[in-house]
Amino acid sequence: MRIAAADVVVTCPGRNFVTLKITTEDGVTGLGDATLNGRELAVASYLRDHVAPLLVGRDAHRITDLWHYLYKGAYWRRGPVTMTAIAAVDTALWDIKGKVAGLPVYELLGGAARDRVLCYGHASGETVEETLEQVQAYVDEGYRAVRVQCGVPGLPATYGVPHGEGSSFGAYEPAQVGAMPQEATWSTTAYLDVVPRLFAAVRERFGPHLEVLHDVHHRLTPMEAARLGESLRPYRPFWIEDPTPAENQRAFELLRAHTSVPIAVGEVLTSIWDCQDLITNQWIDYIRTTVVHAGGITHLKRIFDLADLYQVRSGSHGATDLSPVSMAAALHVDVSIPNFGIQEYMRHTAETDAVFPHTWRFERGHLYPSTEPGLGVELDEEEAARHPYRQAYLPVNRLEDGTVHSW
Ligand code: GCO
Ligand code: MG
Repeated sequence: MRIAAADVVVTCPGRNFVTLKITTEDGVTGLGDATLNGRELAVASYLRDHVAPLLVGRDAHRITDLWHYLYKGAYWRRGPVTMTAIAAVDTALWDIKGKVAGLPVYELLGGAARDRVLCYGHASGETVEETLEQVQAYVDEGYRAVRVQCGVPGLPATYGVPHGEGSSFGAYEPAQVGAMPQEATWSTTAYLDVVPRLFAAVRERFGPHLEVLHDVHHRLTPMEAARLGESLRPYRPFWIEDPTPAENQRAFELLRAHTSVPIAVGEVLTSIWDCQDLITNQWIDYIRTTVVHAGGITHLKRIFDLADLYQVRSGSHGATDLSPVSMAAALHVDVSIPNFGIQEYMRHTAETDAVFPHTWRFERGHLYPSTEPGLGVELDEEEAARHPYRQAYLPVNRLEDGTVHSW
């Protein structure tokens, strides 16, 4: 079954998405998400200019061979642009294989290992009180797990909290339309003061059973993160996410020695080698790599299989900058692996859902993968064409004295 075409579609139904569509000679199509928030056109070019010409004429069924052809064959390895491009090809080929077999992708991955996929939503507010109201709304909808973020007093804006009408691109995910990134301000002291108060209030109002998560977004040193962990420990966080940057995997050895709260890492990691030490030393509890940025279904399975040997569970990234194609693929993986932990779920806008009609679904705190052949997601190209690309950047973060800090 030969590949006849590989086309890249860039669309902006409220935010930018890059999608690869592979078509075989007999007219079967497969989709792969290729969206890298704030750097979208780099992946579009990598695919159009360097990958698509290599695909035409190849056997669409040889997924592993094509993965290695693109990975080892490029000579230059890893990195978000390359791995997102490879992910898009890989995901599209799994979609095709499923359609040809007449089976949903999870059946090709070994079948369902559970009935449903636990997911968490995002509650946030400028104040602790406002955040509690959002947690309530999620609980009322049946969510069993909620991520909580609140404004840091004294700072004009805080990661994870929407601020100012029109300031955010999509529900809150902050890729700002414009020629230059927006700048944010950070104070670790003020942050470490407010988060334990938020957790105390959530536990007091919602009791011991709700799963409560928090994203630190790479902003602390290992010892600051350990202090945060210890201050949250009485409130039993499900996890603290990205407590410290992970370029230096050994930072987590230090953190691990000083707090017992569960640690989740991985949304910016793009390969198994980036998390090998984190996993094999059991320095983390959840690995958050995702289909679109970590080399597709084939490579993500390898990461999760390695993690299973070390009792590390999955917790795939699922923010709204990952398209519904990514979410479709993530759910096929989530439902089929033995060591599933939790799936992040931010709802896309109606505009985005119209561009990517899909049959995976949410119900009472859980997600269910599509049972249609392939991934179970389509691309409405006419609808996509109505939303041309708009330049947008993620914010840049600075300390109060102007020093550039991790965002
Ligand atoms: C999350 C992530 C997102 C990222 C975003 C960057 O846990 O959902 O941290 O909020 O900031 O995906 O593009
Ligand atoms: Mg995160």
